[in-house]
Amino acid sequence: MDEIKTIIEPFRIKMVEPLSFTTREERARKLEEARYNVFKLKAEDILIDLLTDSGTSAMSNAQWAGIMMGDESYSGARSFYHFEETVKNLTGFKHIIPTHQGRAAERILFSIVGGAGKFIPNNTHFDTTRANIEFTRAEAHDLVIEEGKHPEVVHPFKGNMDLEKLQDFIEKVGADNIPLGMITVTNNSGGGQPVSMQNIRETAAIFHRHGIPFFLDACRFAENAYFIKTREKGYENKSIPEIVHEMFSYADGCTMSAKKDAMVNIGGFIAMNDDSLAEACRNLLILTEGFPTYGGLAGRDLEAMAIGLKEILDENYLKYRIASIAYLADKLRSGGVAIVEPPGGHAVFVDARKFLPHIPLNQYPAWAFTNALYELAGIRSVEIGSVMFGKKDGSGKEVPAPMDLVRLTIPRRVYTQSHFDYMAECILNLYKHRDEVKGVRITWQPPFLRHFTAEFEPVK
Ligand code: PM9
Repeated sequence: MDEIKTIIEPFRIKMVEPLSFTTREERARKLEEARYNVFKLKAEDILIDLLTDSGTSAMSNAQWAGIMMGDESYSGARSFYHFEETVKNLTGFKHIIPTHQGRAAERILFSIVGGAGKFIPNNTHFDTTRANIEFTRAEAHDLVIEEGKHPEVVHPFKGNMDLEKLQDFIEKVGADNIPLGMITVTNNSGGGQPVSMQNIRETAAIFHRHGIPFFLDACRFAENAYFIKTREKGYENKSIPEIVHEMFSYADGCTMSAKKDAMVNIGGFIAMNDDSLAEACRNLLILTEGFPTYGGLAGRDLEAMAIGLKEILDENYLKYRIASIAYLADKLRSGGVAIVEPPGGHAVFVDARKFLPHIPLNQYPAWAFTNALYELAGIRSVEIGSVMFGKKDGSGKEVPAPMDLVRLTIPRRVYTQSHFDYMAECILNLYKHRDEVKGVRITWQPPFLRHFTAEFEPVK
């Protein structure tokens, strides 16, 4: 018998949600009404939504059954103990504190350990992590390896921390001013790139040598574990739970948005070993999120999280997940589209500067791409570029972001192979007609986080 090479979706479908089809003319009108900002489109006008993998997963039959079994008692609910036991088994941490999503975990943690004069290093902070650190007037620092900053450079673990830079950073600012250090797995802002086990171990050792607690931003811990299994020597015969346990064993705690690798629509948690930090977190949780056995969630959400955190460890699922991202990446690459290489765990990132070289950076090529792709195909993608990260220099002139990328973010267990074929065909079609795509100009913008609400018009 020949070896069967086709990797299939490791589920069958027993409930469907119809997609809504629109014409190109309708989409052009809706885009104009949304002021050329795809965040402002109505979701019902989108055919395939690649805005985010956060909270957009399809839950399993077991998770939906868990929803019905949720215990909604105010305190001490059975669903909390199921959730707590699951996270303890997964991570080995002593204290498990539910929150309504990732940024709530971040806000609680950094309200306690942050503050003016403090520094928090990470491979790359996600925007909400950075914002919650900076809100306390502490400083967030990114110390990812150089390879992680260049889209075209191929490296198996582009999310790795630069250990030399980390060592220098600690010496420069002083260990006493670093209340904790982090690593984000996978490194979302750097393209969903994984971190190796060796790098996690060595980063932890550096922090611990200086008496600094080490936390993981664990949103996509299972996707990271699969990359370790398939790319790091010595892990090929280990099971995913074994790899996950080892990853967490080097850390003193974690924050997690369960909207990613717990495959739920809402939820998160903070976990840690330190008793007094846990007590401080619980006190703040009660003030703003809820009682420590529900943390701003319903009992049913805790139940769904507990089940999702077990399902994500299935190697067949992870194999399909990573293969489906690579499948889209291969099709785009072979059609000549420049992407962040190698593709990461949850998204394909298109290099819009290479895709639309005729659009000047001050006319936002990645933003123009998201509009053009929606108008052509009804696909919503997200700009990770100069609208999101552009800054003003001293004279008030706008400085473009280091890269103009478009993230094609794949929700978990939602789209099938023909949807992927459609995505690739449409993007390659857009590539063929790229000369027709026009840049955009901002007509209105708010003072902060402008990408969510800014208004645009095409440059004539
Ligand atoms: N990430 C994403 O789309 C959702 C928010 S922005 C549209 O990638 C990391 C690594 C994340 C993350 C969210 C959060 C915050 C923390 N760390 O969204 O608050 O990728 O649950 O999590 C988004 P919450």
